[in-house]
Amino acid sequence: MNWEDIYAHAQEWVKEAGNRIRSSFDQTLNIQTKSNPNDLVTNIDKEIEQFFIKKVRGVYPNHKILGEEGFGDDLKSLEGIVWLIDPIDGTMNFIHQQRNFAISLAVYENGIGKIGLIYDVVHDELYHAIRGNGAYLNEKSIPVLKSTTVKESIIALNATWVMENHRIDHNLMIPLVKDARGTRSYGTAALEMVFVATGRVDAYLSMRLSPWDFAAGAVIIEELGGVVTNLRGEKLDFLSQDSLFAANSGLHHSILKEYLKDGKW
Ligand code: 2AM
Ligand code: CA
Ligand code: CA
Ligand code: CA
Repeated sequence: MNWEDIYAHAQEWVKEAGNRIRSSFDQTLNIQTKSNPNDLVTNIDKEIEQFFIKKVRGVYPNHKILGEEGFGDDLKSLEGIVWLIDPIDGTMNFIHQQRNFAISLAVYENGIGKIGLIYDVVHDELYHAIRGNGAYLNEKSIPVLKSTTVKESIIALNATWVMENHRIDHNLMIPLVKDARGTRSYGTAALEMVFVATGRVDAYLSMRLSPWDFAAGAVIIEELGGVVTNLRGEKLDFLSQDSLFAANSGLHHSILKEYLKDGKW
């Protein structure tokens, strides 16, 4: 398998998809709801996913595709080469703000992340990594992550998880929010993961995401020595929904031990 070839194609297609999204800004969006009234999808999410599927199938007919909007394959396993695609991560931001969203695209082989791309379309910033080769923001190499303590850290999380909710005991989250230097919430898992990768935030926690939300970010963060698991500190399997906990390695270790009871909650 020529991974450099796949990497080059992926970058070219992501840039072209970005151009398509930019030119959609002066069109009227067709907005629909999915699982609940705040879970949104637009015609552009669907068109961009279909654009990627056409490109991948045209050049790599044997590869499989897992896409958020369901135009890809119905996968039961991650055997072989699988493209995990989120055409627009942060759809609510895309609709309301026309910023703070990204394209997230990853290529995995037998469940192992090989390539991760996250494209911040509005800023024309492509975060990319191919396993074993470090991670880049456009042409610039991203430095490896330094460990931080909770007291000097900015933690990205959604306010929902600090209120009473049915996924986690909010009494676990309140002390973390109190002890951290600050918290942030951006509404786009993919960008929140590249913010961890670039040290703009030190950790990102979410209670429920899907493989296309975190597959690319995991490759990028791990290339920089960061740690990506679920909130119990367990490995992700990239085929199932799970919680997510990404951070520099020192911070990951101390939050898991001191706030998340080593996963025993
Ligand atoms: P999306 O925009 O691609 O749907 C918002 O906090 C973040 O959570 C986004 O990255 C969003 O991805 C993701 N997310 C995952 N499941 C979601 C859901 N059911 N509704 C809204 N956002 C969801
Ligand atoms: Ca969505
Ligand atoms: Ca998403
Ligand atoms: Ca999406």
